[in-house]
Amino acid sequence: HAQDKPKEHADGPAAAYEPSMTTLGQLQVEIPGRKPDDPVMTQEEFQKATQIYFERCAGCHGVLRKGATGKPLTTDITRVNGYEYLQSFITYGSPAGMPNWGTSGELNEADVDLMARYLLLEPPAPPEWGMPEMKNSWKVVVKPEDRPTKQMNSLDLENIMSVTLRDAGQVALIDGNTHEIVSVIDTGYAVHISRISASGRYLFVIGRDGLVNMIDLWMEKPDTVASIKIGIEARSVETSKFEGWEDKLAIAGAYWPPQYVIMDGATLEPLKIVSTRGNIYDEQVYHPEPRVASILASHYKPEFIVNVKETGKILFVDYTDLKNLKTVEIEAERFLHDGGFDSTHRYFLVAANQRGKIAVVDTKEDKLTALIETGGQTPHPGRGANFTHPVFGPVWATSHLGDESVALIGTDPEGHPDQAWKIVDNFYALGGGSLFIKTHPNSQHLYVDAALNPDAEVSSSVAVFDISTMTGDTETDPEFKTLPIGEWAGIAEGQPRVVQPEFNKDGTEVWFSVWNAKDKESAIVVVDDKTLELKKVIKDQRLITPTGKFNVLNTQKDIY
Ligand code: DHE
Repeated sequence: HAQDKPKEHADGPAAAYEPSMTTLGQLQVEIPGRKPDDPVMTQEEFQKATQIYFERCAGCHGVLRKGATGKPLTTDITRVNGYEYLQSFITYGSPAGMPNWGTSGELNEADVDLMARYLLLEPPAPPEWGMPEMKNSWKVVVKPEDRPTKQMNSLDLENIMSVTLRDAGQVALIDGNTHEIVSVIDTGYAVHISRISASGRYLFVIGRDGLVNMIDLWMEKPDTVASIKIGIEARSVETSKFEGWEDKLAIAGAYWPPQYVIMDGATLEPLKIVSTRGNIYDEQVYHPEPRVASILASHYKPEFIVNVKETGKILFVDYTDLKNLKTVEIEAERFLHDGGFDSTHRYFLVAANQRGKIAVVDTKEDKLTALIETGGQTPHPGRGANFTHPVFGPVWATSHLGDESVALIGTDPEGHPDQAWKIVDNFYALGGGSLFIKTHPNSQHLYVDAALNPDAEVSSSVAVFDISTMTGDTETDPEFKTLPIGEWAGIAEGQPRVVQPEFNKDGTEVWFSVWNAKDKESAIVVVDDKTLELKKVIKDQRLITPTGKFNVLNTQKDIY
């Protein structure tokens, strides 16, 4: 019986694993090892638990379990809370964003038991990943000189959607005009994002396992031309976009080891690896795992904007001289996560999600512009949504993971100085557990998902606001329509979540992923933005666990 498991402590042979002490100068340090009351775990179980932790937990709680989006799970805490607490938390989740791994069926009872026991043990130290490892993993599949010199297919490349097929370890390229799958390409596991080179030719994707694929859209059938593994766990990739530097460089950020790497933009040859380990911006205390979260390419300077989660620093990395690397390090806020530009592309807004704040930096002056409390719990904008509010002028919007609120921030210091970098309105959408919000310059609608809401009906629907009817009366919430996207998909089995609205290139259609379990049917639902009616349900056996979708033109030009 699972509940009895914690009592199954090691005895007898445990003595052999007793923690030993050694003296390092004056310092007493404990060599990591087994503690006398550690739960018993075979090497096989430990291996399996480490794999599950890596795939499901490390993203929020950190490889070293020091916490970020999720709570810290170091043994000083887990051992006080105890096995039963962990087991129930993993099973049922929490409204603050911890998924219900047990009741959702994603982990079975034995796995939940295994993970609860695993968390009582010290985390294993993961290996480093430096230049030798990167070079070893680096492959140029088609050399630049052997690639096409013009577009060899008749696709409308600007309207291609790169769709993550999460659990299949693939991306699907879907034609935005015909809604047909053009090709399915093997990538790393659970590709997190897709980015497009400044010219619009190359597509870069990065797997959770740190594998970057560079895909040439000019090939008759677009495919990988180079790949490299830049770390053990990663989330972000980007390419240089400043004038004169188009397609020249690429950058990828790793969660583990905490570092970023700048690569050649034609071959992915790794050129420069920079560790982000260092001190937390305010406490000035060393952190061993400051992970690289979002990365964007500046339009104002030859710089990458690199967001370092745990130390709360935003780095402007000047990529013109890698041998004499210049970096402006901005003190922002801890737990930086995701963000995007304002409509002018001069300001970058990023969520310090566990601190309930948005940090704004000026990419022209390389300075912190503002730190704004959103009033909601755990802002989670994706790249956010820019639109012109009828009363407040240009705003950027975020939704929240921890509650149902949407916050609008004024982004026009010239035209609307009173509203600039303030929350101008805050209103309710469908429910907590929102991951992404989206609009388009050609649309009058603001779409807000609630993908992680515990209620299946809410998590499979989307809220739509009509921007033109927003009155600016902060006392009354604007009304919204609820689109039953999951229902429209007509999927009989499972509990699919509806995630990440993404527009086609003209801003006339908005696409949603209906993300079901790996062994169940999923779909992409296309909605007509004008009428808010269903336009198309894309279903295909190859569409396994679709999550993020990235329109080539919108991603290339940072339109959102
Ligand atoms: Fe994401 C963006 C990290 C969970 C789908 N996610 C990002 C970014 C980061 C990040 C740092 C910004 C990248 C950039 O702009 O350069 N995501 C993390 C996590 O650490 C977290 C919380 C936990 C984890 O274990 O990974 C996490 N993310 C998820 C999911 O569960 C999602 C829904 C599905 C999945 O693949 O795991 C998911 N994240 C996405 C998507 C984007 C994203 C689709 C890009 C949105 C956009 O429109 O830009």
